[in-house]
Amino acid sequence: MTGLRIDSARLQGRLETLGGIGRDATGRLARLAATDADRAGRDQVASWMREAGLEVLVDRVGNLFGLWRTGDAGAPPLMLGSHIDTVIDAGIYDGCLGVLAGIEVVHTLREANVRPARPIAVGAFTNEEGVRFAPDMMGSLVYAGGLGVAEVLATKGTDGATLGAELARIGYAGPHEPGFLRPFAYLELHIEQGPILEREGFAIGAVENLQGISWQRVTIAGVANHAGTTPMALRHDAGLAAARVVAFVRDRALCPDFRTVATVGCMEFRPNAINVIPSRAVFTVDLRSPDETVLRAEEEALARYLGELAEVEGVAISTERLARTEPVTFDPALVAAIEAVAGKLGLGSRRVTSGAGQDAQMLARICPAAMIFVPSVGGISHNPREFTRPADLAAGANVLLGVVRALV
Ligand code: HGY
Ligand code: MN
Ligand code: MN
Repeated sequence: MTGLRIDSARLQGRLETLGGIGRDATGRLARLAATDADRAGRDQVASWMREAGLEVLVDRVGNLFGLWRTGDAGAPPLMLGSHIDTVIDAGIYDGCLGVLAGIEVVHTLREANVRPARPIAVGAFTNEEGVRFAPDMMGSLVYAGGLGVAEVLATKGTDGATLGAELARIGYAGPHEPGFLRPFAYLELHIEQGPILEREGFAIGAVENLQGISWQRVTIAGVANHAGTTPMALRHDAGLAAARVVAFVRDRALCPDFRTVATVGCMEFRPNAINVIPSRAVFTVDLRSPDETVLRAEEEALARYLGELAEVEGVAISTERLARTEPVTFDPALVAAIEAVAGKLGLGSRRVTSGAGQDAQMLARICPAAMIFVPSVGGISHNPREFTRPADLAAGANVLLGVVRALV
Protein backbone atom coordinates (compact mmCIF):
# COMPACT_ATOMS: atom_id res chain seq x y z
CA MET A 1 0.00 0.00 0.00
CA THR A 2 1.73 3.24 -1.09
CA GLY A 3 1.87 6.29 1.20
CA LEU A 4 -0.68 8.10 -0.97
CA ARG A 5 -3.36 9.81 1.15
CA ILE A 6 -6.27 12.11 0.39
CA ASP A 7 -6.09 15.85 1.14
CA SER A 8 -8.12 15.82 4.36
CA ALA A 9 -8.21 19.63 4.66
CA ARG A 10 -9.70 19.92 1.17
CA LEU A 11 -12.32 17.25 1.98
CA GLN A 12 -13.18 18.85 5.32
CA GLY A 13 -13.44 22.31 3.77
CA ARG A 14 -15.74 21.09 1.02
CA LEU A 15 -18.00 19.26 3.49
CA GLU A 16 -18.37 22.44 5.48
CA THR A 17 -18.93 24.59 2.37
CA LEU A 18 -21.60 22.21 1.04
CA GLY A 19 -23.07 22.04 4.54
CA GLY A 20 -23.69 25.79 4.35
CA ILE A 21 -25.72 25.51 1.12
CA GLY A 22 -29.50 25.16 1.53
CA ARG A 23 -30.03 26.60 4.99
CA ASP A 24 -33.45 28.18 5.62
CA ALA A 25 -34.12 31.49 7.36
CA THR A 26 -33.75 29.83 10.76
CA GLY A 27 -30.41 28.27 9.77
CA ARG A 28 -31.78 24.73 9.40
CA LEU A 29 -30.21 22.67 6.59
CA ALA A 30 -32.97 21.41 4.27
CA ARG A 31 -31.56 20.70 0.79
CA LEU A 32 -34.60 18.74 -0.38
CA ALA A 33 -34.53 17.05 -3.77
CA ALA A 34 -34.97 19.32 -6.81
CA THR A 35 -35.39 22.52 -4.80
CA ASP A 36 -33.40 25.71 -5.40
CA ALA A 37 -31.22 24.64 -2.48
CA ASP A 38 -30.54 21.32 -4.24
CA ARG A 39 -29.65 23.20 -7.42
CA ALA A 40 -27.13 25.32 -5.50
CA GLY A 41 -25.62 22.20 -3.94
CA ARG A 42 -25.49 20.42 -7.28
CA ASP A 43 -23.84 23.42 -8.97
CA GLN A 44 -21.18 23.49 -6.27
CA VAL A 45 -20.51 19.75 -6.50
CA ALA A 46 -20.36 19.93 -10.31
CA SER A 47 -17.73 22.66 -10.10
CA TRP A 48 -15.63 20.55 -7.71
CA MET A 49 -16.00 17.63 -10.13
CA ARG A 50 -14.61 19.81 -12.93
CA GLU A 51 -11.81 21.04 -10.67
CA ALA A 52 -10.83 17.38 -10.16
CA GLY A 53 -10.73 16.91 -13.95
CA LEU A 54 -14.03 15.02 -14.16
CA GLU A 55 -16.45 15.38 -17.07
CA VAL A 56 -19.90 16.29 -15.67
CA LEU A 57 -22.86 14.25 -16.98
CA VAL A 58 -26.52 14.29 -15.91
CA ASP A 59 -29.18 11.68 -16.64
CA ARG A 60 -32.93 12.11 -17.18
CA VAL A 61 -33.82 11.85 -13.51
CA GLY A 62 -31.10 14.28 -12.48
CA ASN A 63 -28.49 11.78 -11.31
CA LEU A 64 -25.25 13.79 -11.48
CA PHE A 65 -21.97 12.11 -12.45
CA GLY A 66 -18.34 13.11 -12.74
CA LEU A 67 -16.50 10.81 -15.16
CA TRP A 68 -12.74 10.33 -15.44
CA ARG A 69 -12.19 8.76 -18.83
CA THR A 70 -8.91 7.06 -18.04
CA GLY A 71 -7.41 3.63 -18.76
CA ASP A 72 -9.31 1.34 -21.10
CA ALA A 73 -12.01 3.66 -22.47
CA GLY A 74 -14.27 0.70 -23.29
CA ALA A 75 -14.09 -0.80 -19.79
CA PRO A 76 -17.05 -0.35 -17.40
CA PRO A 77 -16.17 2.35 -14.84
CA LEU A 78 -15.59 1.84 -11.17
CA MET A 79 -18.32 3.99 -9.57
CA LEU A 80 -18.10 5.87 -6.26
CA GLY A 81 -20.78 8.14 -4.84
CA SER A 82 -23.82 8.73 -2.65
CA HIS A 83 -26.29 11.64 -2.45
CA ILE A 84 -26.31 15.33 -1.54
CA ASP A 85 -30.02 15.85 -0.92
CA THR A 86 -30.85 16.04 2.80
CA VAL A 87 -33.73 15.60 5.22
CA ILE A 88 -35.23 18.62 7.04
CA ASP A 89 -32.95 20.14 9.70
CA ALA A 90 -30.16 17.83 8.61
CA GLY A 91 -26.51 17.32 9.43
CA ILE A 92 -23.76 18.02 6.89
CA TYR A 93 -22.24 14.53 6.43
CA ASP A 94 -25.11 12.17 5.44
CA GLY A 95 -24.55 11.37 1.75
CA CYS A 96 -22.27 14.34 1.11
CA LEU A 97 -19.29 12.47 2.54
CA GLY A 98 -19.59 9.74 -0.09
CA VAL A 99 -19.85 12.16 -3.00
CA LEU A 100 -17.09 14.51 -1.84
CA ALA A 101 -14.76 11.67 -0.82
CA GLY A 102 -15.27 10.15 -4.28
CA ILE A 103 -14.24 13.43 -5.90
CA GLU A 104 -11.33 13.70 -3.44
CA VAL A 105 -10.07 10.21 -4.36
CA VAL A 106 -10.03 11.12 -8.06
CA HIS A 107 -8.41 14.49 -7.31
CA THR A 108 -5.68 12.76 -5.27
CA LEU A 109 -5.01 10.10 -7.92
CA ARG A 110 -4.73 12.69 -10.67
CA GLU A 111 -2.42 14.91 -8.60
CA ALA A 112 -0.21 11.85 -7.99
CA ASN A 113 -0.24 11.04 -11.73
CA VAL A 114 -1.74 7.65 -11.02
CA ARG A 115 -3.46 6.29 -14.14
CA PRO A 116 -6.12 3.67 -13.27
CA ALA A 117 -6.70 0.90 -15.78
CA ARG A 118 -10.40 1.75 -16.12
CA PRO A 119 -12.59 4.85 -15.99
CA ILE A 120 -13.81 6.10 -12.62
CA ALA A 121 -17.21 7.76 -12.10
CA VAL A 122 -18.46 9.66 -9.06
CA GLY A 123 -22.25 9.82 -8.69
CA ALA A 124 -24.61 12.08 -6.71
CA PHE A 125 -27.98 10.31 -6.95
CA THR A 126 -31.23 12.23 -7.02
CA ASN A 127 -33.63 12.16 -4.07
CA GLU A 128 -32.00 9.55 -1.84
CA GLU A 129 -33.85 10.82 1.21
CA GLY A 130 -37.37 10.60 -0.20
CA VAL A 131 -38.57 13.45 2.06
CA ARG A 132 -40.19 15.53 -0.70
CA PHE A 133 -40.78 12.76 -3.28
CA ALA A 134 -41.34 9.11 -2.30
CA PRO A 135 -39.80 6.57 -2.51
CA ASP A 136 -36.39 7.17 -1.07
CA MET A 137 -33.29 6.09 -3.02
CA MET A 138 -35.36 7.16 -6.04
CA GLY A 139 -32.55 8.21 -8.41
CA SER A 140 -30.42 5.15 -7.78
CA LEU A 141 -33.46 2.85 -8.03
CA VAL A 142 -34.24 4.25 -11.48
CA TYR A 143 -30.55 3.99 -12.37
CA ALA A 144 -30.61 0.30 -11.45
CA GLY A 145 -33.76 -0.29 -13.51
CA GLY A 146 -36.08 -0.72 -10.54
CA LEU A 147 -38.42 2.16 -11.44
CA GLY A 148 -39.41 3.68 -14.80
CA VAL A 149 -38.21 7.16 -15.79
CA ALA A 150 -41.66 8.42 -16.84
CA GLU A 151 -43.26 7.13 -13.63
CA VAL A 152 -40.64 8.86 -11.48
CA LEU A 153 -40.72 12.16 -13.38
CA ALA A 154 -44.50 12.24 -12.81
CA THR A 155 -44.12 11.78 -9.05
CA LYS A 156 -45.95 14.43 -7.02
CA GLY A 157 -44.12 15.78 -3.99
CA THR A 158 -45.45 16.62 -0.55
CA ASP A 159 -45.77 20.23 -1.80
CA GLY A 160 -47.70 19.22 -4.94
CA ALA A 161 -44.77 19.84 -7.27
CA THR A 162 -43.85 17.24 -9.92
CA LEU A 163 -40.30 15.88 -9.96
CA GLY A 164 -39.87 16.18 -13.73
CA ALA A 165 -40.96 19.84 -13.77
CA GLU A 166 -38.75 20.62 -10.79
CA LEU A 167 -35.67 18.97 -12.33
CA ALA A 168 -36.26 20.98 -15.51
CA ARG A 169 -36.75 24.16 -13.48
CA ILE A 170 -33.43 23.73 -11.65
CA GLY A 171 -31.60 22.75 -14.83
CA TYR A 172 -30.92 19.10 -13.94
CA ALA A 173 -33.18 17.22 -16.35
CA GLY A 174 -30.23 15.67 -18.16
CA PRO A 175 -30.03 13.89 -21.55
CA HIS A 176 -28.54 10.54 -20.51
CA GLU A 177 -30.63 7.42 -19.94
CA PRO A 178 -30.33 6.23 -16.33
CA GLY A 179 -27.94 3.29 -16.29
CA PHE A 180 -25.90 4.76 -19.16
CA LEU A 181 -22.68 4.10 -17.24
CA ARG A 182 -22.78 0.38 -16.38
CA PRO A 183 -20.53 0.12 -13.30
CA PHE A 184 -17.82 -2.52 -12.92
CA ALA A 185 -18.39 -2.12 -9.16
CA TYR A 186 -19.81 0.47 -6.78
CA LEU A 187 -18.30 1.73 -3.52
CA GLU A 188 -19.98 4.15 -1.10
CA LEU A 189 -18.41 5.84 1.90
CA HIS A 190 -21.08 6.93 4.42
CA ILE A 191 -21.44 7.89 8.06
CA GLU A 192 -22.83 5.04 10.16
CA GLN A 193 -25.72 7.10 11.51
CA GLY A 194 -25.82 4.70 14.45
CA PRO A 195 -23.92 4.08 17.72
CA ILE A 196 -22.00 0.84 17.10
CA LEU A 197 -18.60 1.94 15.74
CA GLU A 198 -18.18 4.67 18.34
CA ARG A 199 -19.41 2.50 21.21
CA GLU A 200 -17.09 -0.39 20.26
CA GLY A 201 -14.15 1.82 19.28
CA PHE A 202 -13.84 0.91 15.58
CA ALA A 203 -12.72 3.48 13.01
CA ILE A 204 -14.21 1.61 10.03
CA GLY A 205 -17.39 -0.35 9.37
CA ALA A 206 -17.29 -2.86 6.51
CA VAL A 207 -20.99 -2.94 5.65
CA GLU A 208 -21.99 -6.49 4.74
CA ASN A 209 -25.76 -6.08 4.52
CA LEU A 210 -28.63 -3.64 4.76
CA GLN A 211 -32.13 -3.97 6.15
CA GLY A 212 -35.37 -4.03 4.21
CA ILE A 213 -37.63 -0.96 4.35
CA SER A 214 -41.43 -0.65 4.27
CA TRP A 215 -42.96 2.85 4.04
CA GLN A 216 -46.69 3.43 4.02
CA ARG A 217 -49.08 6.33 4.48
CA VAL A 218 -52.13 5.61 6.68
CA THR A 219 -55.33 7.69 6.46
CA ILE A 220 -57.93 7.39 9.22
CA ALA A 221 -61.34 8.98 8.66
CA GLY A 222 -63.47 9.56 11.78
CA VAL A 223 -66.16 12.12 12.64
CA ALA A 224 -65.46 15.70 13.69
CA ASN A 225 -67.50 16.66 16.74
CA HIS A 226 -67.54 19.01 19.69
CA ALA A 227 -64.76 18.34 22.21
CA GLY A 228 -67.01 19.36 25.09
CA THR A 229 -70.42 17.96 24.29
CA THR A 230 -69.63 14.58 22.73
CA PRO A 231 -69.67 11.68 25.21
CA MET A 232 -66.49 9.55 25.01
CA ALA A 233 -68.46 6.42 24.06
CA LEU A 234 -70.00 8.18 21.04
CA ARG A 235 -66.79 9.41 19.47
CA HIS A 236 -65.18 8.30 16.22
CA ASP A 237 -61.90 9.96 16.98
CA ALA A 238 -59.33 9.70 14.16
CA GLY A 239 -56.69 11.20 16.41
CA LEU A 240 -57.13 8.59 19.12
CA ALA A 241 -57.03 5.80 16.53
CA ALA A 242 -53.78 7.21 15.08
CA ALA A 243 -52.25 7.32 18.54
CA ARG A 244 -53.13 3.67 19.07
CA VAL A 245 -51.28 2.77 15.85
CA VAL A 246 -48.17 4.64 16.99
CA ALA A 247 -48.18 2.66 20.24
CA PHE A 248 -48.91 -0.61 18.42
CA VAL A 249 -45.94 -0.43 16.01
CA ARG A 250 -43.58 0.61 18.79
CA ASP A 251 -44.69 -2.17 21.15
CA ARG A 252 -44.27 -4.74 18.36
CA ALA A 253 -40.76 -3.44 17.58
CA LEU A 254 -39.82 -3.74 21.27
CA CYS A 255 -40.26 -7.55 21.06
CA PRO A 256 -36.73 -8.75 21.97
CA ASP A 257 -36.59 -11.53 19.37
CA PHE A 258 -37.33 -9.23 16.43
CA ARG A 259 -34.74 -6.95 14.89
CA THR A 260 -37.43 -4.63 13.59
CA VAL A 261 -37.45 -0.89 14.03
CA ALA A 262 -40.63 1.17 13.60
CA THR A 263 -41.13 4.92 13.23
CA VAL A 264 -44.13 7.21 12.74
CA GLY A 265 -42.33 10.31 11.45
CA CYS A 266 -45.13 12.44 9.97
CA MET A 267 -48.65 13.06 11.33
CA GLU A 268 -51.41 15.52 10.44
CA PHE A 269 -54.84 15.96 12.02
CA ARG A 270 -57.83 17.64 10.37
CA PRO A 271 -59.31 20.11 11.16
CA ASN A 272 -56.47 20.42 13.72
CA ALA A 273 -58.43 22.59 16.14
CA ILE A 274 -58.13 22.43 19.91
CA ASN A 275 -61.86 21.91 20.54
CA VAL A 276 -62.73 19.60 17.60
CA ILE A 277 -62.46 15.82 17.70
CA PRO A 278 -60.21 15.03 14.71
CA SER A 279 -62.17 13.84 11.70
CA ARG A 280 -59.02 12.79 9.86
CA ALA A 281 -55.51 11.66 10.69
CA VAL A 282 -52.84 11.08 8.02
CA PHE A 283 -49.49 9.63 9.08
CA THR A 284 -46.55 7.55 7.82
CA VAL A 285 -45.23 4.23 9.11
CA ASP A 286 -41.57 3.27 8.48
CA LEU A 287 -40.86 -0.43 9.32
CA ARG A 288 -37.40 -1.99 8.84
CA SER A 289 -35.77 -5.36 9.42
CA PRO A 290 -32.72 -7.22 8.08
CA ASP A 291 -34.96 -10.30 7.83
CA GLU A 292 -37.49 -10.23 4.99
CA THR A 293 -39.73 -12.84 6.64
CA VAL A 294 -39.91 -10.72 9.80
CA LEU A 295 -40.55 -7.52 7.85
CA ARG A 296 -43.40 -9.16 5.95
CA ALA A 297 -44.85 -10.52 9.20
CA GLU A 298 -44.73 -7.03 10.72
CA GLU A 299 -46.54 -5.55 7.71
CA GLU A 300 -49.22 -8.26 8.00
CA ALA A 301 -49.59 -7.74 11.76
CA LEU A 302 -50.11 -4.01 11.22
CA ALA A 303 -52.68 -4.62 8.48
CA ARG A 304 -54.64 -6.95 10.81
CA TYR A 305 -54.48 -4.42 13.63
CA LEU A 306 -55.76 -1.61 11.40
CA GLY A 307 -58.76 -3.76 10.46
CA GLU A 308 -59.59 -4.46 14.11
CA LEU A 309 -59.06 -0.82 15.09
CA ALA A 310 -61.45 0.42 12.39
CA GLU A 311 -64.14 -1.87 13.85
CA VAL A 312 -63.58 -0.89 17.47
CA GLU A 313 -63.32 2.89 16.89
CA GLY A 314 -65.91 3.11 14.10
CA VAL A 315 -63.47 4.77 11.72
CA ALA A 316 -62.42 4.06 8.12
CA ILE A 317 -58.73 3.25 7.60
CA SER A 318 -56.89 3.14 4.27
CA THR A 319 -53.19 2.67 3.49
CA GLU A 320 -50.94 3.62 0.56
CA ARG A 321 -47.55 1.96 -0.01
CA LEU A 322 -44.81 4.59 -0.45
CA ALA A 323 -41.68 2.45 -0.64
CA ARG A 324 -40.67 -1.19 -0.19
CA THR A 325 -37.20 -2.66 -0.51
CA GLU A 326 -35.95 -6.08 0.56
CA PRO A 327 -32.80 -6.61 2.64
CA VAL A 328 -29.59 -6.58 0.59
CA THR A 329 -26.29 -8.46 1.04
CA PHE A 330 -23.22 -6.63 -0.29
CA ASP A 331 -20.44 -8.20 -2.33
CA PRO A 332 -18.29 -10.38 -0.01
CA ALA A 333 -15.07 -9.78 -2.00
CA LEU A 334 -15.51 -6.00 -1.78
CA VAL A 335 -16.33 -6.23 1.92
CA ALA A 336 -13.15 -8.25 2.46
CA ALA A 337 -11.16 -5.68 0.43
CA ILE A 338 -12.44 -2.91 2.71
CA GLU A 339 -11.32 -4.85 5.79
CA ALA A 340 -7.93 -5.60 4.21
CA VAL A 341 -7.25 -1.96 3.33
CA ALA A 342 -8.38 -0.80 6.76
CA GLY A 343 -5.96 -3.30 8.29
CA LYS A 344 -3.06 -2.10 6.13
CA LEU A 345 -3.80 1.44 7.27
CA GLY A 346 -3.74 0.29 10.87
CA LEU A 347 -7.47 1.00 11.31
CA GLY A 348 -9.72 -1.27 13.38
CA SER A 349 -12.80 -2.44 11.49
CA ARG A 350 -15.84 -4.63 12.08
CA ARG A 351 -18.65 -5.85 9.90
CA VAL A 352 -21.91 -3.98 10.29
CA THR A 353 -25.46 -3.89 8.94
CA SER A 354 -26.77 -0.65 7.50
CA GLY A 355 -29.93 0.38 9.35
CA ALA A 356 -30.44 3.15 6.82
CA GLY A 357 -31.46 2.77 3.22
CA GLN A 358 -28.61 3.58 0.84
CA ASP A 359 -27.98 4.16 -2.86
CA ALA A 360 -25.56 1.21 -2.67
CA GLN A 361 -28.49 -1.15 -2.10
CA MET A 362 -29.87 -0.14 -5.49
CA LEU A 363 -26.52 -0.31 -7.33
CA ALA A 364 -26.13 -3.81 -5.84
CA ARG A 365 -28.87 -4.86 -8.29
CA ILE A 366 -26.59 -4.19 -11.28
CA CYS A 367 -23.01 -4.65 -10.03
CA PRO A 368 -20.94 -5.77 -7.03
CA ALA A 369 -21.41 -3.10 -4.35
CA ALA A 370 -20.26 -2.41 -0.80
CA MET A 371 -20.05 0.40 1.72
CA ILE A 372 -17.54 1.84 4.16
CA PHE A 373 -18.90 3.36 7.37
CA VAL A 374 -17.23 5.83 9.68
CA PRO A 375 -18.40 6.55 13.25
CA SER A 376 -21.21 8.99 14.06
CA VAL A 377 -20.59 10.73 17.38
CA GLY A 378 -23.39 9.74 19.75
CA GLY A 379 -24.93 7.71 16.91
CA ILE A 380 -26.84 10.85 15.93
CA SER A 381 -28.01 11.52 12.36
CA HIS A 382 -30.86 13.23 10.50
CA ASN A 383 -30.23 15.91 13.11
CA PRO A 384 -28.07 19.09 13.02
CA ARG A 385 -25.97 17.53 15.80
CA GLU A 386 -24.79 14.87 13.32
CA PHE A 387 -20.99 14.83 13.63
CA THR A 388 -18.04 12.70 12.54
CA ARG A 389 -14.53 13.62 13.64
CA PRO A 390 -12.24 14.96 10.87
CA ALA A 391 -9.71 12.16 11.56
CA ASP A 392 -12.46 9.58 11.06
CA LEU A 393 -13.63 11.26 7.85
CA ALA A 394 -10.06 11.20 6.52
CA ALA A 395 -9.61 7.56 7.60
CA GLY A 396 -12.75 6.55 5.72
CA ALA A 397 -11.70 8.46 2.61
CA ASN A 398 -8.24 6.86 2.72
CA VAL A 399 -9.83 3.41 2.96
CA LEU A 400 -11.94 4.34 -0.08
CA LEU A 401 -8.75 5.45 -1.87
CA GLY A 402 -7.02 2.20 -0.93
CA VAL A 403 -9.87 0.00 -2.17
CA VAL A 404 -10.05 1.99 -5.42
CA ARG A 405 -6.32 1.45 -5.95
CA ALA A 406 -6.72 -2.25 -5.22
CA LEU A 407 -9.52 -2.50 -7.82
CA VAL A 408 -8.29 -0.43 -10.78
O1 HGY B 1 -34.48 6.50 5.04
C1 HGY B 1 -33.30 6.18 4.98
O2 HGY B 1 -32.89 5.20 5.56
C2 HGY B 1 -32.32 6.99 4.17
O3 HGY B 1 -31.79 7.99 5.01
N1 HGY B 1 -32.94 7.55 3.01
MN1 MN C 1 -27.59 8.85 3.39
MN1 MN D 1 -30.30 10.07 5.25
